[in-house]
Parts: sequence; structure tokens; C-alpha cells
Amino acid sequence: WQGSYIGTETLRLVEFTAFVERPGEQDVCKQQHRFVHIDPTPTPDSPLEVVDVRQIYDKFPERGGGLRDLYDQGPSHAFFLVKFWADLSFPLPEEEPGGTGGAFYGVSSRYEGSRALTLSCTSKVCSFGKQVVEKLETAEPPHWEDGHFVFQLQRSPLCEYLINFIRKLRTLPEKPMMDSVLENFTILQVLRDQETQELLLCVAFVFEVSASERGAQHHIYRLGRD
Ligand code: G9O
Repeated sequence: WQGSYIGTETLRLVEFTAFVERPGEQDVCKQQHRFVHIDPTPTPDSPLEVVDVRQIYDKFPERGGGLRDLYDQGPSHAFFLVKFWADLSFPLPEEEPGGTGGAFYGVSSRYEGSRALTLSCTSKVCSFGKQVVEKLETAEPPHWEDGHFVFQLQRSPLCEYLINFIRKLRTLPEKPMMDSVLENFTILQVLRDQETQELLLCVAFVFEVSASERGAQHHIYRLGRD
């Protein structure tokens, strides 16, 4: 299966955004800052570069449902790696220690698929290759649009661990320091058909901080193994 996007014939990631919204008095005043973003703009349909999955085994749990086990079970064409350059150049909201100053930290994602199914999404947040948070979510029931089923997970609140992680990272004085912390921070998302537990997509996320004038960037790879 070839293409320059994250997806297979069954399920394709169309849009993905992690953001913070600062409170405004009215909805229209809310200011959204995107840490990372994959947009729905069509990209040229050239094959993705392949990264050997063994190179990133140590960044995720390997056994007990970790990356190695998942890849062994396959299907291998459903495995992707995204390198994000996150935009952390947002002004920290006024806040008391331990609070978020009324800010909302969330993540929204949208998928297109060829089958009506119940889509489940498991996210494992990992530090030094060990899982520190796991979150299981179910997408809204799909709706039919332009010839395919559309699945959405909208405005899912980020967990405390991630909010604190982003806020602490933001206080580090230099990009190289942030990047060195991010070397040991990864996220693994697994999308399944909830009824059959068939694996539809597995996406490994790794991070650096964007140079502030460039905004959030990303690069998508396919994961392979000879
Ligand atoms: C530099 C850090 C940027 C953080 C981006 C966060 C991406 C979020 C990926 C989804 C995680 C879902 C798990 C979750 O919400 N736990 O709360």
C-alpha cells in the first residue's frame, strides 16, 4: 500500500491537532495555539520513506502489547512514524501553581474509512521507553461524507501528565535543552475496530521543538522491517 499519508485502504488519518486554548469571554475570543498539527491538505502521492521499526523499539514498551509485539502481529502496512517539531512558542497563561489559568489543553483527530465500524484509539505516553499514561477512547459514531465514513475524536482533554510536561518544557531556556528532554518522550497510538480488535493503524510519535519562527512541522515515515 503506497501513499504519502498515514493510512491504509481501510482507515486514513486526515487531521490531527494538539492545542491549548486560552479563555476568552466569548467563544469567538478564544485563542487557539497548536503545538502540533497534521492538516488535511492533499500531498503528492509519492511513497513515504521507510524507517526500520527496530530503530525505535527502545523508545516504546516492546513486549506486553508494545511496539515489537504489535509489529509482529501486523499488518505491517498499517505502521507509521511521525516526527513532530512542536511549536511551544505560546505565551504562558496567567496561572497559579498547579493550575492551568483556565486554559483548555486538548487534542482533536479525524479519520476517513471505507467501513462503518466502532473506532477505538489507545494512546500510550512513554518516558524513556516506559509507559507512563495510557488512555483508551472511542470515536464518535461515523458519518458518511463524500464517499467514505468519517470518524472524529474532538477536543479530547489532554491528561494532567501531558499538560504538566508541556508547561515544564516551555520553561526551559533553550531549544537544545527541550530537544534533549524530548529525546526520551514518545507517544504510541493504536486504532482498532472495537468489535473485532483488528488493528487498523499504529502511529508512533517522536518530537523535537520547532525553531520558533517556523511554527509546527512534521514528517511522516512508514515503519518497515526486512
Ligand atoms: C512537545 C509536546 C507536544 C505534545 C503534543 C501532544 C500530542 C498528543 C497526542 C495524543 C495523546 C493522547 C493521550 C492523552 O490525551 N492523554 O491525555
